[in-house]
Amino acid sequence: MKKYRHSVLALLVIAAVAVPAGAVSWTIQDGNNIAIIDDSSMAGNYSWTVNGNELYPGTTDLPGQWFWYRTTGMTQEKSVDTLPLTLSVASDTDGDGFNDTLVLTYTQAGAFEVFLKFSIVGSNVGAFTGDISEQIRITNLSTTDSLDFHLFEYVDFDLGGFLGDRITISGTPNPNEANQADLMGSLVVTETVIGGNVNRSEAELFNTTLNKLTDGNIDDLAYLAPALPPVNVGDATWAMQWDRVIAVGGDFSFSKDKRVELIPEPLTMLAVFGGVAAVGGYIRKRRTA
Ligand SMILES: [Ca+2]
Ligand SMILES: [Ca+2]
Ligand SMILES: [Ca+2]
Repeated sequence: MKKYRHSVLALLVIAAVAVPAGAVSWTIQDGNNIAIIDDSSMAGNYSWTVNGNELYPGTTDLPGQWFWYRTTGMTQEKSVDTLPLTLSVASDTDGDGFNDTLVLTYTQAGAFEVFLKFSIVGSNVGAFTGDISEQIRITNLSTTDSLDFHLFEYVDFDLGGFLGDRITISGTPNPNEANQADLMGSLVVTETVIGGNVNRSEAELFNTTLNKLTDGNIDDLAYLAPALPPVNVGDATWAMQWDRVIAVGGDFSFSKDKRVELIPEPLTMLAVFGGVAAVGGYIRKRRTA
């Protein structure tokens, strides 16, 4: 029902301003990794399965990873999908028949453009590694004014275990790396930011950060670099914030890479696989109850 409403809305927008047609949900995949990205809701990249195991909430109602922004004149943060989608292209860069790369561009005409490129690299069936890299570029389209721009990344992995996961954000002076591990210590996700120092970050239990990004006022993330970066344990989420003033005709671009790995420990491996399936379901049910 929700998706149907979005589709109708998308068609109306396309008819009105003749932007390129865009599907609502895009699938990019490689090997045993499949990611789904909704280009028209804050769910964003709501699903990432590695060898059949869902790492994100996996529902169209909640983001796994997505972007929010705030700029001059706004009274609250908004997700980037609230901007007009002006380009959406998925491509198969290695010719194996499956799209592995997605480019989305959102444009506020005369003001700024948000360019997002997602690329996924998987592994063979039975292995448990995966990688999604992203390139992000914010361009100032104004011919007269600099652009005061705040970009937010929000991430909610649910790796498993009844006690949830442990998130550590690290890096000095800027917190450019996030690490999330299930409490058995075997399933680990690491995100590294390259070329765009993070200004603020936070690791909070669901849904403290999501509320900040979706409520009707202005918020910044809790920890300002170089303060001690945050750690949290439980059904945790993490977020990063970039604050930039972009000159007329200029842009701000950076990349980041997320890698998930199962650290093999023969005695606990079966338990981890079981835990991911069973407890992932438990967390999702609890949230939608
Ligand atoms: Ca491919
Ligand atoms: Ca979580
Ligand atoms: Ca807010």
